[in-house]
Amino acid sequence: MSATIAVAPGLAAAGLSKSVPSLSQELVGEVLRGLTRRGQKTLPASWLYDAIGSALFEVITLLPEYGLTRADAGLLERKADEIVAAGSPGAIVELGSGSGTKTRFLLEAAVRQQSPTSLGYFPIDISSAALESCAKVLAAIEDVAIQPIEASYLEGIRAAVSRRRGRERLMLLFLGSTIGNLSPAEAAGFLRAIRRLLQPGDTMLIGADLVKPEARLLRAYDDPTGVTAAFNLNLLGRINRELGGDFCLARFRHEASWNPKRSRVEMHLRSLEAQRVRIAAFDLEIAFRAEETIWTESSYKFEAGEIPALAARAGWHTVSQWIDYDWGFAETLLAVPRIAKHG
Ligand code: AVJ
Repeated sequence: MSATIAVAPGLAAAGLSKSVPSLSQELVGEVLRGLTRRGQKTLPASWLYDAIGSALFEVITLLPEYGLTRADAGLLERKADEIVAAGSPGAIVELGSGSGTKTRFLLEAAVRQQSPTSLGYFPIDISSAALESCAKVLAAIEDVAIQPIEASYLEGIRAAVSRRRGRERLMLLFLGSTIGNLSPAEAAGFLRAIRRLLQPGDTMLIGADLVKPEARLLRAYDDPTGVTAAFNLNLLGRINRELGGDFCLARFRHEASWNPKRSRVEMHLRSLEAQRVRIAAFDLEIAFRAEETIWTESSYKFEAGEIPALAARAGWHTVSQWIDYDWGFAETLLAVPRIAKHG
């Protein structure tokens, strides 16, 4: 997420360096490296979110089997006043602009509690389409100055920090259990890097999906309607569309499994037969064995106490936590302490 990835060799030759903006060039480099790896093939989870994938994800959030987004939104709706009072932000910075539904509860609470000055809202996303739709949805809220930032998360936070007015506090939002896409080590590194960009008193609200019975998790990630399967298979469709691939989607099957040792749901695409796939942009043919998988996403699930523990390792102090026990979801409010104990 924060690491700079070298642009894959061969991309310039394929003419992609001109047509693809630099951030997605990083992503394209990850696609190439993931598919040509010896051993387990991978695709980056962030490749899931093109226009089709983002629309499919919105449908996933409506599925009865996928309670995550409803639990997150419900908690924010019920606790917005308490959360905002605990952080007293002058501006709100959101990592991943989302659909705006959840953010609205917090922005409205912040406006209610705000002194005469208007509230700043900085949604950060690498997708300009996502930023536009989020701005459109939230534009109706009065007294909020929306300033979209098209950038990676860390770059975006840096930009938001540079626009801080006086000594106002920032509240960062990292909702929807997006933190679950990172390994615990990556998450700790990410939280530490963020903390270093901020000032004492700044806060960060993290939404995290909690461990729940395996059957419930598997239904959430392999729903009977097949939306998650389509969401996963679209990774291959996107390679076909954007990189000149010739994947036959019917020759792959969506799979979700629970890895109890690592406490994560894993999504894979399993090759149903031995096959070779050409990707024109890479001038490359990729061989799949029958039953071989591409690992496409990890979705870590947490015990409620793990978020404060992870945050503490990254030098954050935990202010408060709000939990939905019906689905199993936690909102944790962190603050940058006056003196950080860990570098
Ligand atoms: C948006 C990363 C939180 O991991 O639950 C939904 C994405 N993947 N169904 C998640 C997702 C499969 C989602 N996050």
